[in-house]
Amino acid sequence: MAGGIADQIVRSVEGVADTVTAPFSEPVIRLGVTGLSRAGKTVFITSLVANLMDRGRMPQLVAAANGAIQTAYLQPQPDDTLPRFNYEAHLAKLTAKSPEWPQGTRRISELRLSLRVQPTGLLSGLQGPRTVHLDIVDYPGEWLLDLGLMDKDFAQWSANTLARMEGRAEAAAFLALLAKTDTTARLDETVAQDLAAAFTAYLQAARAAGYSDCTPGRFLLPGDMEGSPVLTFAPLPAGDAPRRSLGREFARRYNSYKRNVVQPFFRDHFARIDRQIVLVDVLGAIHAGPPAVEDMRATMADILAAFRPGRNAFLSRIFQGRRVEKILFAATKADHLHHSQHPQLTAITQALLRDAKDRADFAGAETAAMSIAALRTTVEDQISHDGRKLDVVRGQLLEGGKQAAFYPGDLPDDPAHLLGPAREGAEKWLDADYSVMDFAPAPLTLKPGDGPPHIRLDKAAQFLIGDRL
Ligand SMILES: Nc1nc2c(ncn2[C@@H]2O[C@H](COP(=O)(O)OP(=O)(O)OP(=O)(O)O)[C@@H](O)[C@H]2O)c(=O)[nH]1
Ligand SMILES: [Mg+2]
Repeated sequence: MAGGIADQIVRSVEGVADTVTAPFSEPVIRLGVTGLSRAGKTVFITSLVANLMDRGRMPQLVAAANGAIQTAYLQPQPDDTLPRFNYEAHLAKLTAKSPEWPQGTRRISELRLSLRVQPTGLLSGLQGPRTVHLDIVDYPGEWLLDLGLMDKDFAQWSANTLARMEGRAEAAAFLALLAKTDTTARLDETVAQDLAAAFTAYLQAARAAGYSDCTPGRFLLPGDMEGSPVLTFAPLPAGDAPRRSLGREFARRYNSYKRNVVQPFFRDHFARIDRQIVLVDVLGAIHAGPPAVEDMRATMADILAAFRPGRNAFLSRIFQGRRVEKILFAATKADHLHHSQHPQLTAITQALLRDAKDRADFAGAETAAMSIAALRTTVEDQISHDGRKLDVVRGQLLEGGKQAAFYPGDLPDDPAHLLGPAREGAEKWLDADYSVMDFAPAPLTLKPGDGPPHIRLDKAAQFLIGDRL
């Protein structure tokens, strides 16, 4: 059949054309989203995805504004064994008739959004649309703190940890139990569990008290590893550890934690990230006072150590010369502030991270700081107060549901006015008071084509992925 042959030729020509114009394999961007607990990771991912699917509110994302992105749709993710980010459920909650914030998440998850992009500019006539996959990985920032364990053995980690516990009231119960325990005695699983439980209770209390050195991170966020031997150990004083003793077994479990918990996370997830956003609840820390700000600064410095592979033999090995190309530090919940105060918030965020940035250059990664709100819950207003005009925001309070106008306090133009006292150990802000309010997500009536309202989500997206679209 002549038609059959002609058909085949056409098809194979098409096939050739396809491989010539389309890249060898479809490009993938792996975007890591992290931050400490309650920083706003879940809301950020939900709103980002919704706003990439309906791009009416994304004018600062160039590929959205110029129409290069034709469609965006969810696809099965590439990693079969990672939990899927529950986008539909989170979006449904945020956009319900009476909207609610999502629940806290305790583990890593992933979502693939695929974008159909028509190249613009010089090549636009030559190339057909291509598909860019955006793999978004949500993981707790606390896990990055475990990197510090990789170059320590059990004896070193124990010595460091016990030294820090000295004189901390939160550690009293654990230290008392430890003093009564013969670590050279044959392992008794009940004794092991009691020690681990007391140590975990200490970590929880220490974190609640504002200490950031709360490793091993998975003790606080165990997920489905709760109760497993890999999380049933505690630091022990130096000494003999005969075979089958508690001491020997704890050292073994510590190594197992490094090998089976820390290493796989860094190797399988962290080392594959191309772009990273680190969400920071700066306003929450300012509200909590100088010790919280100082603790946040120290914790962020520790977290950011993970982005300097050159400094760490383990990381260098798993990164093998790859690197995270861009890192965005975003102060979240900026809808608590009138936009006239956003520059101050951004400056404080920048200053908060300067320390960590100065110590290394993030191996050449491009970095930026921004103030964003993934989901805007307020509108701006101006009121007269004691004869002066105040820039406020209005929203619905989470508790009680009343509408309220809100002014969080004067953020200084010079971040040193906040970070200085924090670093010097001040207990309270001297001449100012900062408050936060918990706003409920506002009920939405979205125009077709519009995603949920936000502040600078488009600018964040442009920084993170704009160059690849
Ligand atoms: N006003 C406002 N509040 C926000 C925004 N994003 C997050 N929040 C608040 O911050 C809380 C935590 O947000 P999540 O997105 O759940 O934070 P998370 O980082 O995923 O938290 P965990 O899963 O517990 O680690 C929410 O319940 C809201 O109260 C925002 O854009 N605007
Ligand atoms: Mg979450």
